[in-house]
Amino acid sequence: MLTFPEHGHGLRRHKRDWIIPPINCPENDKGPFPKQLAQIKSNKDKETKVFYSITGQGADTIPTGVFIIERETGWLEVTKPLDREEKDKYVLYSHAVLANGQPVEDPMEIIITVTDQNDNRPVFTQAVFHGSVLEGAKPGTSVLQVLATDADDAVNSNNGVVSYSILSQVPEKPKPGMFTINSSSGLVSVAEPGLVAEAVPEYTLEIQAADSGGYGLRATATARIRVQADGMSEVGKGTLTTHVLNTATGLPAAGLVVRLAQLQEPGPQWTELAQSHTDADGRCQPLLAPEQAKAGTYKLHFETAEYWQGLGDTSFYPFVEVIFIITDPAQKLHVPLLISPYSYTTYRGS
Ligand SMILES: [Ca+2]
Ligand SMILES: [Ca+2]
Repeated sequence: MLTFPEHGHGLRRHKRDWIIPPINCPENDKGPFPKQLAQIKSNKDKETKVFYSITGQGADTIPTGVFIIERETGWLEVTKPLDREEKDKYVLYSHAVLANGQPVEDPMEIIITVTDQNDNRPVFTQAVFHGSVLEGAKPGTSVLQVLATDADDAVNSNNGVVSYSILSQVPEKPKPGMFTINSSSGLVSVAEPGLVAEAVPEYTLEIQAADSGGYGLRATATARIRVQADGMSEVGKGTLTTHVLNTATGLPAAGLVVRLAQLQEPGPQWTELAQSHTDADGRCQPLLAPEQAKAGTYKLHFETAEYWQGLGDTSFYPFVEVIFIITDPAQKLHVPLLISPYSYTTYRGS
């Protein structure tokens, strides 16, 4: 029951002097309607017949007719289910008048607060979030941030408070849990060392947003994270490459030592620039970085005897040297070598 405040000693008291508690009305009420919320009462009804009416939002102004008051009993009623996400508060004024329309009280402010139900699930702002990270990034490095919104009340309830988590990581290499997410901010960051672009160029994470502290309504989104090769791998796009093929077996020659030298002008003097060895595919890392290449005469020295000895064979050639000229340093150059114990071939590849 809400009673119109008494006026003390004939003095008019301003309505702000009175604290009228708000009336709470849950959203999505199933009725039946009209449903009683509170009874408004004027103590003047002891002396005379009093009639009640309401004005304000939800009564006689838009949205009209949401609230009504029983003219004689003062019962304030709601006529239909409310939607907090549409309107969360109504401010009404109740009036008490005599049969002739003359007011017997000052209008009394009534606030109706619509209380929340968890009737909205989180919604990600994007279906797919994209981010990138440099390979070798340290744990704690930020990668991307996801965002989900929830229309429900996040102030007076946790119905609208979203918590984030990572549900899965594809691929699970070098292990699961390479990334972590801040449950409240949605910031994804590196959790474990071991990001290598060549091994895993892209990760796909399934990310969940759940309200009510992570246990309520859920939604999922995808995060794609590109792992960028760092500066060292840029050198991988070098200008001079080679590979060695064993023509006796038709297989790549692995573990063969390769040395690159450049002829110094003037005079026949070789300066060694790089040393490497072939991998399982018979290839080795580029021997000249793009910025390293200059026009000139170069020599590739292949330690073939060592290679054949490793296979239990002997070679007619203790080593093989291929001498060639680079005229355009910007152009990619591939110098393969085909070997058998008794022959070798080279050609200009690209
Ligand atoms: Ca919600
Ligand atoms: Ca709600």
